[in-house]
Amino acid sequence: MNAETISQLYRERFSETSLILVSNREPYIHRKTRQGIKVDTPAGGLTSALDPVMRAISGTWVAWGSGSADREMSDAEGRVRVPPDDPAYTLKRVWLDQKEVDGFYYGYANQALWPLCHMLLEKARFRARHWRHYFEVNRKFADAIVPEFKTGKNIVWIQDYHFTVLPYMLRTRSKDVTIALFWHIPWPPWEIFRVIPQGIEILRGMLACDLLGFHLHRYCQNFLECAEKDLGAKVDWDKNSVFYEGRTTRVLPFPISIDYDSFDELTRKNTTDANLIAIKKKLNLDGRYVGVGVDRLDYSKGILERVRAIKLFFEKYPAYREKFTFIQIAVPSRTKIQEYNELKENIERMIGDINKEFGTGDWTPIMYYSRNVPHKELVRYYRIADIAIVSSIVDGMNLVAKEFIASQIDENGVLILSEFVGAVAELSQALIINPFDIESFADMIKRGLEMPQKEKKRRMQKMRAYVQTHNIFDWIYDNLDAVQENTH
Ligand code: ADQ
Repeated sequence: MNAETISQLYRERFSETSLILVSNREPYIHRKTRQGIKVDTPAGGLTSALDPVMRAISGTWVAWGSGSADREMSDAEGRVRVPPDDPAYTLKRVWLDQKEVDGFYYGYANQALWPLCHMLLEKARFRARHWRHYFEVNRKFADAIVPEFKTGKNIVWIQDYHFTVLPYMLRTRSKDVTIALFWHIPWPPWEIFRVIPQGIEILRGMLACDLLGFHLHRYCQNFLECAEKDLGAKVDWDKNSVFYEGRTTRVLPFPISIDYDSFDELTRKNTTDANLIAIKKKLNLDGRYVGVGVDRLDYSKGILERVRAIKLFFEKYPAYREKFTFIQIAVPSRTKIQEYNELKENIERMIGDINKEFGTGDWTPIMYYSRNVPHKELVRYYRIADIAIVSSIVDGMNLVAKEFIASQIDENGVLILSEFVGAVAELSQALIINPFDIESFADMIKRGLEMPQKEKKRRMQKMRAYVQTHNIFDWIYDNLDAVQENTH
């Protein structure tokens, strides 16, 4: 599937069905600048892949209006036609005040649900006021969505853990609408989930959906077990479905992916030999092996574990000192949360110590960039890398691993991949590590750097073929296909 084939297909299929897409982040953000109002499009793969689909079917996208000029550019109901330069669908913005954003987003979503689902209970904070805001914001979204229902069939497709109680709120207002929710992070085992005080409301909220999607079969099973144990719902384990309060919800795996073709093309355009020579020269990497790590700065990504393993690698294999440089690119994230700032400080301190201990006048062991790097620049780092390291301690899927693969147009890179990311199920040709076992992790870095050319190509070819044929458009198709089977 690609943007064009899926758009063509849906133009016809959705001619009598309206699709309302719901996400926390909006696909277009209007921002006030000194030069006037500018439009930002978030770099996220999902928003850019859904945009052509929404254009083709002329749907409605409901999201939090977070831009400083968003109100100015929207009508009284928060609606604006997008894309701004060629309007084809409606973006409906939901307005949140600072207190709501703090409670709903930074509070409940990212300090209760995020750590809970990543099984890091000691980081979870369950505050009653955060839950109140979360609940109220879900209600605001419901209020914004209901007026968008059209006569005929309506499908609401909700993204992620910000909206667990929204499906129930929509269902109480319309029995006929088809509701699906895709959960982008892991779903924990019942022994972990049972800790959350609002577990019943969350499960009941989500079971108002016709379809629930997770990345992996294992997450589906965890969810089904929670529904069975906490709600006493009737689970059909063979059919992956739950019967609760008179209705059936299907719970299915849909492993997310990337827009492979765009990434491949972006790489071909932006990583000419001249580009690569220039960047290696600028960073003083000529004649050295290069490793790369690219992450949103989050404790789930195992950046500290990675840095520890690199330190051990230099201790165990001193011949690689001055011959190997690791580039860590980490975009700051959720900086209003203390935990995230502490993590940033710890990472920077540890890297500083390593560079002091091993570095020379001519060589920095770990180069650290704390910023958002546009994809067209990111692919240059992916391409100069002999190895990429993805070492999450828990991760729903991990798209960086797939992006690295799509950018290896010469099939030369080696991917070192944590066994605790969802993507590992599909990418068995990577070198698999346990990020907590730093001895083996350090040895795997050596193995990656010393891998014979033939083996590198064989592994990379297989992974590229897989990601190419299991891309983001296949994911959208599989989701919407399953939703349509459920249309009322
Ligand atoms: P994330 O936790 O954000 O996503 P991931 O899947 O790795 O994690 O996606 C990160 C995205 O951010 C990638 O597209 C990457 O290129 C980009 N990115 C990272 N660092 C960057 C930087 N410094 N500059 C610019 N871009 C950067 C959540 C779940 C994942 C799941 C996705 C999709 O936690 O497990 O794979 O949703 O469902």
